[in-house]
Amino acid sequence: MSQVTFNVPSISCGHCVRTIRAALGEIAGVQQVDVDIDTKQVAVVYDAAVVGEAQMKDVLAEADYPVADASAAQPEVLTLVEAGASCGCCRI
Ligand SMILES: [Cu+2]
Repeated sequence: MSQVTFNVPSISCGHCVRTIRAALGEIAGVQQVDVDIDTKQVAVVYDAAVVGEAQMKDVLAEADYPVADASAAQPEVLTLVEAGASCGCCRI
């Protein structure tokens, strides 16, 4: 089993957690999904023979939770927070 952690700055409420869990949980090969609202990180345990990181990133992007590049994440997160931006389910 392999494990990967994604930075997803747009996580902002329990609804986001459920959406992400459901989206990733539908992928074959994904064993476990842990979403941390405080750190805005998604930890996935998966079978690398069945699914890859690129596919999980695609699914997150389609669900409106794009994965941030670790090196570029900080300035972008600050800007989003300052602008009052939020996730799709909180934007209603
Ligand atoms: Cu939300």
